[in-house]
Amino acid sequence: MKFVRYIMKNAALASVPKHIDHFSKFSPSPLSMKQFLDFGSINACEKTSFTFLRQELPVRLSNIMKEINLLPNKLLTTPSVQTVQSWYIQSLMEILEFLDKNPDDKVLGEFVEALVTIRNRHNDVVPTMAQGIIEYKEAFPQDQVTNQNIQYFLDRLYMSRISIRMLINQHTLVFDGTLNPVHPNTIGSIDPHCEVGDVVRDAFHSAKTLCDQYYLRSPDLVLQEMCRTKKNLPISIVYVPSHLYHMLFELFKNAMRATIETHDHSSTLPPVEVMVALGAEDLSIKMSDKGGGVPFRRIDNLFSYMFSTAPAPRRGERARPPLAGFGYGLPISRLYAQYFQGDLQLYSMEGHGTDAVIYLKALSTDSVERLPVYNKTALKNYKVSLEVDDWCVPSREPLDLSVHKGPK
Ligand code: P4A
Repeated sequence: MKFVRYIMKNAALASVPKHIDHFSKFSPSPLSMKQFLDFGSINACEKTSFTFLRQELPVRLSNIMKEINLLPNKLLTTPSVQTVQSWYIQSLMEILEFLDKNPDDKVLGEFVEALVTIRNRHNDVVPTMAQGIIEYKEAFPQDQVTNQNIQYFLDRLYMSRISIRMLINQHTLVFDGTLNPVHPNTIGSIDPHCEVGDVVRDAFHSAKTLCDQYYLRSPDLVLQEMCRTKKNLPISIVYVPSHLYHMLFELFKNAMRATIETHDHSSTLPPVEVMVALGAEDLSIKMSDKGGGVPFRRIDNLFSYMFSTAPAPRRGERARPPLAGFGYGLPISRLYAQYFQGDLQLYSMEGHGTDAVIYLKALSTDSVERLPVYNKTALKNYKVSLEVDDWCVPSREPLDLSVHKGPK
């Protein structure tokens, strides 16, 4: 019996590459906020959602699995990346089980259970990939895959993951048959009237609590809302409050840390100022601090996975401050903003402070998932190797115009 199961398992495993080839030929189908709301409305049909997901999840999984396979061998074969890859294979196989099943109540129940299992399996993809990069850096310190290639891949892997978790969350929240007791007006994880100011204040208070614990003080918040029409009404959009909270919490931690560290010897702290502005097209949130700013040259590093990947502190070593930055806070916050066609940008003035701006779409019709697709262009991006730059490297030598340099 055990032997038979072993063969069966291997037969399923052996057919995985064929399934990946098949499903990766389809482009993922980006959903709009409106479509997410329709799937979750009163007349929503669980069977329709089931039929969509049992095709769409394999398509999204297979598209990104193709890209995992394109990683340089030295990275792909690290134990951590192998683990992540095995999770994707296992999850793909579990969804494929539903392809030939009729959506009766029993099957629909099993599908929800399978989705929950899959979501939990992938909880630790981000720290595990970070460990893979550490393993890679340790084994091949001299021959590092360019920062650029890792950045390209992880942005796509994590964006794909955000989107897959969004699909799973919507289906499991909407069809588990209960109302959300805390947020009765949400549809799955979407709030059709997400009041931006409320989320700003929530995120501020959480960051403030951490900041007070660590530094024994914290800057105040000054919040202002600007709106062309609907004077006096709080600004709201159709959005996923947890995504917005994640971005704002991250930005508050950075702003607070910078403020406190540059006003070390001062008894007062300049407040962190947040401006929320609603236009016809954009909902923009600007967070300004007077924390001394970051040199322009270093801004890209704040978004770099390679740069932010440092080994965990050894036992006995002091752990990093719980507040701010380190880890993948900024790059992943930017992905959340970009996921529904927005962005997150930093404008810093060294010697003064930093403005962080979150751009979101004001209209739910413009809020459409932004998804990676595996195609020839993506393939080409993994083939770029170390080529010589076509811009001169500035010399550190004193300039000596009396010596004429020979040809290159
Ligand atoms: N000045 N400004 C920022 C930081 C400094 C800053 C900073 C020293 C650097 C690294 C970090 C956290 C803060 C800011 C707001 C931001 C980002 C950076 O959104 O004031 O963690 C790695």
